Amino acid sequence: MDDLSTIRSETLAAVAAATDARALDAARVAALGKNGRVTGLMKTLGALPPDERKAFGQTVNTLKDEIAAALDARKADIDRASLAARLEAERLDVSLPVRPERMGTLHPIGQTIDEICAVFGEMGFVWAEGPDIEDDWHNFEALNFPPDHPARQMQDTFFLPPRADGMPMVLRTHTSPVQARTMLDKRVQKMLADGGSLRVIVPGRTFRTDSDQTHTPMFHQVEGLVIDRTTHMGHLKGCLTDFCRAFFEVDDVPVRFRPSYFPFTEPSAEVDIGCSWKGGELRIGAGDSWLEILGSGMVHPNVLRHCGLDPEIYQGFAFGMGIERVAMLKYGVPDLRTFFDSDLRWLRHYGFSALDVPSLTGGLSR
Ligand code: 2NL
Repeated sequence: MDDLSTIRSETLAAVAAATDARALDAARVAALGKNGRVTGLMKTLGALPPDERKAFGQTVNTLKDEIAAALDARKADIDRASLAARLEAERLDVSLPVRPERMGTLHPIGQTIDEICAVFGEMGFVWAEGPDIEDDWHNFEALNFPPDHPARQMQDTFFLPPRADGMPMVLRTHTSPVQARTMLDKRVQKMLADGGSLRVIVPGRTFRTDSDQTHTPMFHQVEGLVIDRTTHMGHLKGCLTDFCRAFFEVDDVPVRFRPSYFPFTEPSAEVDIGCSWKGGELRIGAGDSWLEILGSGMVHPNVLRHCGLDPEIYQGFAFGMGIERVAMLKYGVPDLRTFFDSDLRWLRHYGFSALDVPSLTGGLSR
């Protein structure tokens, strides 16, 4: 049998030499395990004479405590070292600049729609949408288009196969059928009957069979509608004047209302803003020229009637504008057709940051 001091020095040496948890555990088992050397010493106690037994027992216990303490201390060292090694191996340099990923841009048409809806949103208008494929009734009949109106003729309208009930179907030629559907909505009629006001702004795709330098078969419109019992032409003028100044971000831009004709409004007016041309470049603001921006008017009694509203009770105004046209004027886009070319270089030049959401308080365009 080994003597106590040999067991002590060899065990402490094994503990000190252990560099990982497994080696340390082997040293523990070799000394303190069921068949360990210190455990073996304990087993010899019974064979000792009683007068030696107590002193030897105490010595072995002291050795046991000493080894246990050495094991604990070594374990703490090994844990600390392995944590330090992991921290070193998994080090992240958070000061490194991010990889230069190029961000996408918002298309100027979407940006312009968002800007227009932000201005009208601030005035209490709500956004509405509807289907691109419409029936003849919502696209024309409800809107007081006489059967022989030019916009109904083959050259302007994309006709689709008729519906099962025989109703002629079209790609909508304007967004007005969405306003018609809104007025026909029973919840809206209840709200109006209860004395409320309808203020709706309707952006969307529209389709006509035109295709040349200044017309594409698909284009975008925003139309608006206000209905209650008291809204009059003065409100139309104030609302659209405020819109032009806010949208073009020119406080003192002159606004002119010119008599016009639309089937769904009476009286009707086109809205122009002041501008000037210097060296072929357009400047919006007081000047010697005018630019047509909007069409507008008081909603025709026939339209109200068709949409389930009594024209003896309700009245209001409506307006519409072409998005491509106002986007070209505001952002200096020279060619209409480039909007639909999907040219990435063009999109990077004319596109907008997705992080700049248009608002009157935060700025419409940046
Ligand atoms: C333009 C002219 C306009 C409307 C659209 C409208 C809709 C309903 C009732 C009455 Cl449901 N009017 N829309 C009214 C006047 C003009 O648009 O130049 N658009 C590009």
